[in-house]
Amino acid sequence: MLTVWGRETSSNVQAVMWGIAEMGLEVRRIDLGGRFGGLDDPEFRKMNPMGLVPVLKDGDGPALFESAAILRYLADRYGGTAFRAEDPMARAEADAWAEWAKHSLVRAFNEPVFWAFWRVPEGERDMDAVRAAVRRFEAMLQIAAGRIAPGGYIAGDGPGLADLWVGHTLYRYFTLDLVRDPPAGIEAYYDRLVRRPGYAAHVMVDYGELKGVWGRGHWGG
Ligand SMILES: N[C@@H](CCC(=O)N[C@@H](CS)C(=O)NCC(=O)O)C(=O)O
Repeated sequence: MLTVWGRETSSNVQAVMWGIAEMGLEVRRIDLGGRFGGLDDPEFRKMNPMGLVPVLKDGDGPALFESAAILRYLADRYGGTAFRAEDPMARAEADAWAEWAKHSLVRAFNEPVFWAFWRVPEGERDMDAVRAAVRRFEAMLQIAAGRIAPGGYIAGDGPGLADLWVGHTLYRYFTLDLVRDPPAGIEAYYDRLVRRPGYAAHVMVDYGELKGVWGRGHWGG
């Protein structure tokens, strides 16, 4: 049985929970972080010295932190060839897109768009900077769109690791009150995602509690 520690409004928790759902695994999630606190509890720090969510335990195994490492472990152990190609080169290719999605594309959205818009009180927002960041994010989305086959996903016929990172960001991108110009194919891709039960359950989560709340110690991510 899998256990995940982390509040449902954490974007990194969402990616992990959605991945778990796509792999058809059972999980219990324990609320932690944000308004639930608990990140500085010594017992939690033993599991993640960084004091951040998510943390995963698989049965009696060691506690794992860092969402990308968690997802890679789950993909290796439970994801089958849909999540982890057998061929090392095909696996590395998929990893390259997943790394880029988490560390470049998601980063281009989280702080400069989501935080700068949603987490800054309305009168204090630098909207020129937010608009410029949306355009930069969309330029990156265009690169991702080039990988998505009609009716499919970045990973192929079904979602893979890169889709978890790109996809979980799109819910906030498409629901924030911002002017958007999504690249061709991205809206149709998002429509496919919202029809997936795991995406609806774990990513399409009301983020109202994050409004006007900024940074770590102010609930990063
Ligand atoms: N690189 C880490 C980042 C983890 C992280 O920043 N977690 C945020 C939530 S997304 C957090 O714990 N914020 C403090 C809080 O929720 O109180 C990962 O990918 O797991």
